[in-house]
Amino acid sequence: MDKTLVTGANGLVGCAIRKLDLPNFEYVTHEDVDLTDFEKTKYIFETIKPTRVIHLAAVVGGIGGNIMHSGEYFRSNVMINTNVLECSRICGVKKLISFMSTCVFPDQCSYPLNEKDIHNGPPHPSNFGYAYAKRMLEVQSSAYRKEWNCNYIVAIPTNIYGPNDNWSLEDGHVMPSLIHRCFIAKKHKLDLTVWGSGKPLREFVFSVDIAKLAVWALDNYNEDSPIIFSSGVEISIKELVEIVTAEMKFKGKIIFDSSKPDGQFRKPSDTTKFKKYCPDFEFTSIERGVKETVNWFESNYPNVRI
Ligand code: GFB
Repeated sequence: MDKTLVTGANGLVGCAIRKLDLPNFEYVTHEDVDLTDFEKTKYIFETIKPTRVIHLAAVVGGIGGNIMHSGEYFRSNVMINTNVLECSRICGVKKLISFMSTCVFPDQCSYPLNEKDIHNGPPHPSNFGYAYAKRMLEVQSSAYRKEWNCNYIVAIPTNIYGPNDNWSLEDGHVMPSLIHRCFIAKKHKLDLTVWGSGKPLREFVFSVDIAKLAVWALDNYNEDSPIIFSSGVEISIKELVEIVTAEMKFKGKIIFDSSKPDGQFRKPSDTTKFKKYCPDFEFTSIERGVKETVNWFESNYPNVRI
């Protein structure tokens, strides 16, 4: 029977995979092992002896974190990915899935973003370090497939959100930062300040959906080329603010702070390949996902990751 190792198991998707309660899955977190260290990574692989790997571990952040820490995000992610893929290879892992993000796509690109376009130009400047590090996952997986016949596949999810996120106000992604900001504004009867103009568009996807799709891909997807996981539904940041404030019953004033970055205006993804493979997959609606995420945050605050 296969043994599946999940890296980054305390993160957003890692926690969602744990909840699926699948047999013969083992989980490692950054507290168990420093994956930037090759020898420590190798030790974990030699001890656990996985036959399959879901590689989720990464140093990530929202637009603020990416702008502030582009060097750190590049360095750590290149080291983590290089070590995990190399240790998988030398320890005989049969199948590995890793994750990029739609921010890997070129800033100047025809829409919708298609899997074949990831290397056709530089990424948006706000994601420079992280996006190039993530692109190398696809390069390494493909090179390993060519030389050593490794069945390593790569998925490209859109903006993931859900319970167990990082709720940092400065470094987090928009969904957790916004929920946290709204919570504070409501509690202290303050205005709610939202970064940017509210006009950029994003495709949000619930972590539980990505957890299910990670397992599906591990079982069923074997192409060298990546696969985008997306509902194809775009909403503006302003619409997201309306959904979050309605769910949190925030009645105060909302201010859009244009001194903060908007980032890429939109990154709509091509769902053709995904729909060919999974025509019947039902994504969680944004209203339902936000409800579950807000409930989780309010029940766990202040013991949340920041
Ligand atoms: O989640 P976020 O940082 O991801 O969203 P990106 C940024 C958008 O949300 C911008 C607006 O248009 C921001 O102006 N926004 C509004 C906020 N309020 C906030 C807030 O409180 N925090 C944040 N962070 N944004 C990330 C990449 O880009 O996408 C990562 O930087 C990763 O590398 C991730 O790929 C999926 O979609 O802009």
